[in-house]
Amino acid sequence: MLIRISEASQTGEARRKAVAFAEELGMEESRQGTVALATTEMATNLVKHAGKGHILVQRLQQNGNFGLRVVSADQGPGIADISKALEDGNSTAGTMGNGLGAIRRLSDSFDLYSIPDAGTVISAEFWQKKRVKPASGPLQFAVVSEPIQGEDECGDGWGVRTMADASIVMVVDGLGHGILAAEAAREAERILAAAKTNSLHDILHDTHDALKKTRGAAFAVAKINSDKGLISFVGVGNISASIVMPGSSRGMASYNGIVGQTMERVQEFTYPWTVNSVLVMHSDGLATKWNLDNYPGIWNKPPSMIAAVLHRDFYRGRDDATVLVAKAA
Ligand SMILES: [Mn+2]
Repeated sequence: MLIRISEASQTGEARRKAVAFAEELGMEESRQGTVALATTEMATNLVKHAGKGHILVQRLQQNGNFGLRVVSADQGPGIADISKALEDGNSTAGTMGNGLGAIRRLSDSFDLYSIPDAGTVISAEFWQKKRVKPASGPLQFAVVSEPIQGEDECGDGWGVRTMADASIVMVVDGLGHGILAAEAAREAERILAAAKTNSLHDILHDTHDALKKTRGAAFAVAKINSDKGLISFVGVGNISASIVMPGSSRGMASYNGIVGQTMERVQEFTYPWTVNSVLVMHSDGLATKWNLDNYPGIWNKPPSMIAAVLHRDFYRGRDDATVLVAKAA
């Protein structure tokens, strides 16, 4: 859920959406209050320090624990002195008198990425149970997937499946946007969730068959086997997929076609995968001209931060948009 913020009156909407998620998760009222405070501070900061930006509220799930992530993203002046800004009680703008330090203290997990003149992204997570155990497995994943402004249904979709020896990630973009695009996207998500195989060929063809009753979609699916150091990929239509690492980027080519409508014989490709590799897959709601080397320090950030930064800076603004990032944990 994305809430655009450009004036103080919109901070209430961000707070209400975040609290609604917390309530849905069954969080106690006091925890809901914590989420409310932190979200209000984040949204207020957008207006005060950057003039405008957006708040993302995302559901999280990990080892049977549920939570939510509130992200604020702006393209404002950035934070000149991050450690000073994080001192509790040091709010430059005053509002509640506690600022960033309070957001960090209120949340179970906090992260911040700020570049002078390029903007700030802040991420705060709130979990139902204090995390019992950290994420298992060799990989971390994160996604930003948001409908075009004015639509409730997202015509893009995504999926992550962790199987015995590999993880499978998928991005789908139903043709156009709105409810008919969403129908195709949900169907592709359903097929991946139900897949009994980790064969990309089988998943692609099952998706193709299932989407015949829909208007069709661009679709791409990748399988990462960290032990073997390999990533396999197959894509049809306009989903961008790249393996990036400091100083290098390798695009993985998709075939022309529309899954569910017209699909020629397609071939799966395999590439090397290292602990430094980062997989970025996105729909055409994002421009493709990004380069993570332009973001100092981003390589050390979790996938959720990378996805939020790419979405902030490369969203084209006239379509649904989805960006999925995977990297070594
Ligand atoms: Mn699209």
